[in-house]
Amino acid sequence: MGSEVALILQTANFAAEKHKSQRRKDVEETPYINHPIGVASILSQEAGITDIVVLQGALLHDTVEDTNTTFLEIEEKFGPEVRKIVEEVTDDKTLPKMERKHQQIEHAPHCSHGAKLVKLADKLYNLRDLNRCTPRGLASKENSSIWPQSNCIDPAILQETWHHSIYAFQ
Ligand SMILES: [Mn+2]
Repeated sequence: MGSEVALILQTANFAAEKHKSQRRKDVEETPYINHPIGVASILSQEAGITDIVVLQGALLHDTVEDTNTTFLEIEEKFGPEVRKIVEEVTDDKTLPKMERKHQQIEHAPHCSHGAKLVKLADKLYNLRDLNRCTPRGLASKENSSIWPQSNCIDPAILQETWHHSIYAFQ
């Protein structure tokens, strides 16, 4: 077995252990780990990314933001390049949500190529998820004006936007 395969498995296992008690916000309460694996899979299968550091970054992209993982831990286990990508895609959770979103937009153009790829696949995964099912807490009547229906984004437009974006980044 190639050492890269072993490294990917080690990384996926690390992420699975870290996210083990978390669920996605959908009504089915999908295990959280489905998300980082899905993001890495989008990059590998749909964008043809073979750079192992980027794929590891995708698998680990939410570990620091959403679990007790530290950047130092990522660096010690997977090296400084993987740490850098995770650092670039991690929001400062001490800031209010709107401020965090604003910072994401401000920082995006200055991110490394690998971090941009992870961010893009992350957003695509979340948009597809929103199409698949409405998140818990958004299904109530008062929220129906914000999300009139769960499948409000045309999958064809989503796919086209993805292709344009990934083409622009490569
Ligand atoms: Mn994510």
